[in-house]
Amino acid sequence: MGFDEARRKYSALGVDADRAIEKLKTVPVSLHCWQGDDVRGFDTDPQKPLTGGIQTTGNYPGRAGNPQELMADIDKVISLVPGQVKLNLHASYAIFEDGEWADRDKLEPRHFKKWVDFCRERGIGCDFNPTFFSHPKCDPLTLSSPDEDTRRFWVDHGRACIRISQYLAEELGKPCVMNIWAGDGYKDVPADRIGPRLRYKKSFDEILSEPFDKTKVYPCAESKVFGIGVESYTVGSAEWCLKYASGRDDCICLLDNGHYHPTELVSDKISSILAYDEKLALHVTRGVRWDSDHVVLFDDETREIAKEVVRCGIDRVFLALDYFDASINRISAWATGFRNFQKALLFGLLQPVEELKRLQDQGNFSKLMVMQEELKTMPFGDIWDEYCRACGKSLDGEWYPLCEAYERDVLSKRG
Ligand code: RNT
Ligand code: ZN
Repeated sequence: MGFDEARRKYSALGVDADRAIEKLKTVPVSLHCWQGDDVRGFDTDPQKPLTGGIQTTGNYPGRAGNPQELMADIDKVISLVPGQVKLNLHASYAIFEDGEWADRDKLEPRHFKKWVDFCRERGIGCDFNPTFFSHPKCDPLTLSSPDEDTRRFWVDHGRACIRISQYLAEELGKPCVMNIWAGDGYKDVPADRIGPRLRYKKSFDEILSEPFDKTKVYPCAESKVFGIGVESYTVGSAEWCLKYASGRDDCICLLDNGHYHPTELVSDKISSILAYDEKLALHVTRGVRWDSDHVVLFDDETREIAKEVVRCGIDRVFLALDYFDASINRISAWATGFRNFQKALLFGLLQPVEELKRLQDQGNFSKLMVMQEELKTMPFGDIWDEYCRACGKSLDGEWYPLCEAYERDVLSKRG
């Protein structure tokens, strides 16, 4: 059909496809560095298992084993996806030089200088995450530990990460979203539920007492319902994070759509939070039965999340991806999820929002259903192709061969 015809069809519905394309080009989506190396990082023994209730499954060859490889892989992904990429780093990806090593409570901005150079050369911003897992000081609790030395160590890590986030924001001239997630919890029925939650609160307060510029660093609290090995109780539950973030002007609620009961939908939570708070942060992932962190697809819930973000105000939501699949080509996994979320956002931007709202307010639910259904078979693919072209990136059908070539020429040669 082609773009012109598709644009005409959308225009007949009152939707400006050119405007949707222009808008999406400016919306940053954070690309998580941890898809490239199965969440191992560089600061601890890479042979040690991932802890904190998260797990990667699969052993597809080609995993990035050092900063150079990870950077090369991120570059490859950036070359394969349209849109405004931002990098999302974990503290465990600190880059040490000349035999130096620093524990997590002693991390400094300079340990991320190489990443700053990487982002600056590519003109992209950088988000950050303290790493409260895969470390000998997880007892297994961290910020909620009853052991004061352990708790203090992790608070100091959080404070170091605030300083690093401030550095990233200043150096790159773009805000840094600093997300706090800790897998603290218990496998079996606890005897004291409030104790860890009060200590968690105290620890968050202490981390956020580290001075930072509120227009540059945006701390978030990410909740979770359960993790592997911590099935019965999670300290940072949905209610805990919601209450904590809403009680402060310097903390944002972060919703990860893998972190709820299977029938709960994050698409239905976004508006509740934005009815109260100015900002919200998302981890877009795909849970299959549980928080399995499968690659994001162009599926109903991803589209519904994107539609909701657009309707509530796309500039009010910090968007990030969070999935890790070690069973398929990791570059392909990364790019598929990023492209799919771009598709979902474009799909959201192409909805005749005002008209649909009017039908709802008029109680015309028959027409509302008909329109919402017919929108699904609009010539969306032609607008998507045009968006990829406008970003100077490969169309569907063109990028995967490049991924295969990279696997052949680079990934398959890794030890
Ligand atoms: C874990 C959380 C968390 C992590 C990353 C690595 O369940 O979703 O966001 O996936 O921080
Ligand atoms: Zn997450």
